[in-house]
Amino acid sequence: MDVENVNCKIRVSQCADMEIIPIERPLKVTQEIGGLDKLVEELHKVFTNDYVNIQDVQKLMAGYKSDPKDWRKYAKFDRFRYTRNLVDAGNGAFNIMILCWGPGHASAIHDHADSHCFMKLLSGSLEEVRYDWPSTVEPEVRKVLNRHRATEEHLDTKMAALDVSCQNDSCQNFGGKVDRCQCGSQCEDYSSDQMEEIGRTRLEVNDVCYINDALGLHRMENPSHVDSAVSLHLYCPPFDSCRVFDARTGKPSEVKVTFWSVNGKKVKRVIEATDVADSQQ
Ligand code: CSS
Ligand code: FE2
Repeated sequence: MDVENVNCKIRVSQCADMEIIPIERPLKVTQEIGGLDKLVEELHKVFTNDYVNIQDVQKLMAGYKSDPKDWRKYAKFDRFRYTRNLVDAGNGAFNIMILCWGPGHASAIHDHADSHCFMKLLSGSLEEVRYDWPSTVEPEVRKVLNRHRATEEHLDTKMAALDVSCQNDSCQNFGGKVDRCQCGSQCEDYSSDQMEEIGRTRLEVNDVCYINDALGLHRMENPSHVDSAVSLHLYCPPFDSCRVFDARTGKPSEVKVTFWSVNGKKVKRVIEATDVADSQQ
């Protein structure tokens, strides 16, 4: 089988060949796609079946040569943080958006909610910092992988390596080690699980990259103190919440992801109680 052309299920955790999902480094232009509208049209075609061909999507995205006149109307910035601007809702199967990063803006470390994430740089540059999953959090994709491959012995080794105290009252703790807990589920202790960086990539204009939960977590940052950056993202399937992680402890929190604008029109923001709480910190 041509591993670089593997057809993947829409949900990453349903991909039979998750371990060999190949391409994750920036990909350069190979074929010409004339304009952003044309790219969106072509992407609709490749998403008409139940599979995601990762390489086909990457090739299309790489084939579009960034031209600000195509995407300027979607590029709406905020002074304080990066914005997410919906370009196309992909008939509910995927969505395409433009993210606008002011100088120094960065995302939190996050997962991709069991979706495929494709990204292309349209302007400026961005740094992608990749992380391994914290040992205290098991994503859906790893659960599936573990079911496939884990032997009892393998799991024992993994649990024994977690040398942290069990803090969960519902766990029976014999000797303060997670591997002695009897509750059947993993006990949560986030006090000493600093997240491990596993890679760093600088993305320049027209570079394309890909990530999913099987490949790890990441954080995106605009490293420039003066220039902004703009990136094009495709998520399949679309998601409206994901998890963010505390870099020092690995502790996850579920967050909603929202759009700053839709089809070039700014979304009216509803002020929620949590926003008031945030603004008072
Ligand atoms: N996943 C982040 C951007 S980095 S891929 C988001 O959609 O906000
Ligand atoms: Fe991301």
